[in-house]
Amino acid sequence: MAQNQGNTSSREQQRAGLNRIELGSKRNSWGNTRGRDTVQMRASSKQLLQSLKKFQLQIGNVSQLRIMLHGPIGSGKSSFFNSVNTAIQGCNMADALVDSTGGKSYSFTLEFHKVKKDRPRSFYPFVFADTMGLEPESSNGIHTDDLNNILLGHIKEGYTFNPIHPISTEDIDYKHDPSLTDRIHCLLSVLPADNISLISEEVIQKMKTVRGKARDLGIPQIAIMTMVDKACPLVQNDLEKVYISKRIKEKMKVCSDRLGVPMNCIFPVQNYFEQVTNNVKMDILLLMAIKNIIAIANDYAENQACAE
Ligand SMILES: Nc1nc2c(ncn2[C@@H]2O[C@H](COP(=O)(O)OP(=O)(O)O)[C@@H](O)[C@H]2O)c(=O)[nH]1
Ligand SMILES: [Mg+2]
Repeated sequence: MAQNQGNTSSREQQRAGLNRIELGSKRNSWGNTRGRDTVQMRASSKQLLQSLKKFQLQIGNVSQLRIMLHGPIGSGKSSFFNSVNTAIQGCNMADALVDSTGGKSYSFTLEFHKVKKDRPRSFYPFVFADTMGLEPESSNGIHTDDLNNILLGHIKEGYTFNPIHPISTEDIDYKHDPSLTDRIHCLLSVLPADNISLISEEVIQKMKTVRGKARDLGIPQIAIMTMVDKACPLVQNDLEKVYISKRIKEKMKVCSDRLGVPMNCIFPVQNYFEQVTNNVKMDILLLMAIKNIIAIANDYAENQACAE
């Protein structure tokens, strides 16, 4: 049964032009572009983009794959969404999602952000919930029970969270009987490469609680390691060094050890933060990450649809 589902799923992905890049082959994928000239890199980036454009979701009544970002304040969650948007649109899409002060925000409303396609009123079939950052003090940041409720699809879009009390089952925005459409199909844990070691154990524990819940529900998980430019001068100078930098490998190891995520499920990226024009190396890393995220989210939703 599981075997069958797996075959069906990979056939569907091939049909959709979304042949999955094996997570373990990230180095090779990048390696293919190493030493190539910019023209060839642009071709690789275009190819990644084409496969995303061709991807069509064909799972029952699921019209969008829902991806949830979680992680400490200032780890680059909003920037990651904006950067993926920039890589896909081919021009800078910095918008209100980034809090440039990096400061604390005290209210958070559940919203699923769409990515525009090239035609008017047309969107990619995936959306991102950019959750408020986790804080060490239990009275600040989004409550882990609420993160669990988002995973399960219990919270309606537009609900404003209370950092002290998680949503009550009596609330009008509490959905009692969520379907596969309402659920999260991939959990993204976002950690900053430059100060992973400084993140408090309390925040890491909160992240692990949510990851544990996702694991119990079978929801796939990926970690995004941002700020690789800040963590390694070599990489800051040339992003192509990201997979050969010892410093980055060390940071990925810390990320893997602290969060309990396998190394091959960690995607290092540099987000757009000051660049005005697109950078092909940044785009390739971002597009590779999103292509894999979509593939595993799609796989999960398909398997769930078969099982229900
Ligand atoms: N150098 C660098 N700065 C980044 C990167 N990603 C995000 N930033 C900056 O880090 C700050 C916090 O990012 P933000 O996306 O608001 O974090 P959030 O709180 O997790 O949503 C912002 O000033 C961003 O411009 C990155 O990859 N490299
Ligand atoms: Mg943010």
